[in-house]
Amino acid sequence: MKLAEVLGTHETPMWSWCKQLGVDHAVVGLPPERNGMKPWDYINLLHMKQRFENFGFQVEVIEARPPANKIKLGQPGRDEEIATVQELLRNMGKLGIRVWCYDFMAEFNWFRTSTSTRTRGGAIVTSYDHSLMKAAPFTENAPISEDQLWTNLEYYLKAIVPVAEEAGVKLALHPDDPPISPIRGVSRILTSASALDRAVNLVPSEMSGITLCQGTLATAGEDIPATIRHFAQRDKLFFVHFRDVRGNAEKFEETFHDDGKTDMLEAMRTYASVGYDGPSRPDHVPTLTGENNDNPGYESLGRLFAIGYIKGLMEAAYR
Ligand SMILES: [Mn+2]
Repeated sequence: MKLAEVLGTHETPMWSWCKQLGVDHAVVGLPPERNGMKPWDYINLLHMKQRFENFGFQVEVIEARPPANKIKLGQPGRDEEIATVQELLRNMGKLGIRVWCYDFMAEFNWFRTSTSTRTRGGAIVTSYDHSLMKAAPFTENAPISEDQLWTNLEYYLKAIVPVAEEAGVKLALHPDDPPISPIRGVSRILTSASALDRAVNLVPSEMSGITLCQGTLATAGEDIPATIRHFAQRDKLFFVHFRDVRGNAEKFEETFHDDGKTDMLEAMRTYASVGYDGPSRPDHVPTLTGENNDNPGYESLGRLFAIGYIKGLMEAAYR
């Protein structure tokens, strides 16, 4: 397993802290538009990759998506959005960035009903309570059915899988978070391991696989070691989000990595036993005292704890 961390596209203190903690692999976003160069432009991506390499990082994954809501909704303009994704994949291939983490959540991305839930020692985590969303107004384009989303996902994959094959870039589909449907009239389809199976088999390819977000799949009630084995045995495991939760899809909260419902050592032993050697990152972490929680799940101190904890598990499982 390659321990990686998600880092800003330009140098931040976290870049140094990761190198100091022995993290040499980076998961990155898309660079901002600059001098008329779009975020998916070859030169813009090249400059970003060079920034990381000159700092000592190997760029493993791009985990950011160009606009794709029309693709998800099947609206006019989706082919233009698809062309942008195709350009990104081609440029990633030319630059040797081999994994693209993408999602198929329409209208809004991961979602919580609270970003101020107290956990161990007063640290702050995000949480979700589906009962609080029953009265929430529909989004602009809702209602959106599950059938529509499956049809639109297939259309999308038919257009991008051949490009990913040509470019040599792995498509790592992230499950929907929370894994429950619908929210605000918007259906969610990727809410279980079997749904991810169905998705990667819509357009069968060596390049079509998943991001195994442990937190989301644990929320969905999946057995994590069994899920790791299932996707690894089919060569569909391209990227790991290593985190944990307490609760279920109706009501859950995030936790410190050592404080959730999953046996994390057993999970790590399973990655080792299936020979997983791809990238993994801590994913969401609690906000600790002294941090301002501007970026719930992605403040700094909790990440430093997570990295140390994960390194310990890796040493125990992989040695
Ligand atoms: Mn995740």
